[in-house]
Amino acid sequence: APADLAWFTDARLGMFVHWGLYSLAARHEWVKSRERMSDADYETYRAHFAPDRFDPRTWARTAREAGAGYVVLTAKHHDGFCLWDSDLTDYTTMSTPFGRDAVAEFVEACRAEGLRVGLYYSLIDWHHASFPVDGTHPQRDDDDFKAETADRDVRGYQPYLHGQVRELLTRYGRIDYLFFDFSYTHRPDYWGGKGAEDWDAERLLALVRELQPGIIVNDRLGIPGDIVTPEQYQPLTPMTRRGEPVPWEACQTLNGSWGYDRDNHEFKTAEALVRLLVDGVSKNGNLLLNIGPDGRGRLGADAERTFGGIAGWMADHARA
Ligand code: FUL
Repeated sequence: APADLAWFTDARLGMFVHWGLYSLAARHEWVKSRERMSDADYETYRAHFAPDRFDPRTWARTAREAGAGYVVLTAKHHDGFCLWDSDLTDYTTMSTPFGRDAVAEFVEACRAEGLRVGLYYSLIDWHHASFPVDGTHPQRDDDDFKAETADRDVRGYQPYLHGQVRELLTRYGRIDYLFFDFSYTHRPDYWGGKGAEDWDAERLLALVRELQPGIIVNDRLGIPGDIVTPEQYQPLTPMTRRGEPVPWEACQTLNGSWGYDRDNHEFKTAEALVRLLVDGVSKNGNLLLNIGPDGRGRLGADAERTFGGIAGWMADHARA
């Protein structure tokens, strides 16, 4: 079935949620890679993952009040940590003090607020034992580690990748949107970069469409998807693909970081974000606006203020 884009185009605004172990580190979602952490170094965040203020209903309500029509949660980010009870690994929320399936609770919260449900799934996986070390990997500068892992073959990762996507698309009812992240065969700064072949992307996309007819899939598998996803920039004109108009969605941060970044208070103003949204809509595009809840699951005062400002503008300008 073709992707159901009507609701997406109608919604125009979505909320992105970057939340995981890196939220405890509180300094960017790439912290494991940026700081060259080993699995052992990073383990402390898993051991302390106890988000006592986790309340996805608050996230969803905040999204709805700001006029968003959908929310997209990082079920797994590049660090490989899973927010759901996967059968394919123990590296999940179930093996933390928290011990709950956060994806299940998130999906339920979105539905309760009348929002469409999106999941983000990282193709990159810095924890999986078959994921070949490349220029994104936290241990790329560790010669011993590289020698030990030299025989890794990405084909050992594919069944895991496909199996996890199957779990996400069969356990939680209707999933409206899937954001894969990302392919990088042409990024010299990420030598050993991966793309469509590494993900077995054609088969993966067919599986997704079979399991969830009508689902919208983004464009980061290394093969075309249903929409294109400019990141942290605003296109100057309506976007096209092979000369034809293509649905697009710009994803934007509130403060430059996707994951919770404790000491960064450089938040865009609500007014600037409303302008981004209006500008995008005038060019036939969507805006996926990110929040990075903290290690306890809280939105934080800055994000609340920003989304609250957008909600105020929406309330002033909406027609019943
Ligand atoms: C990027 C990722 O590497 C970032 O961490 C973030 O998730 C962004 C939306 O996509 O490619």
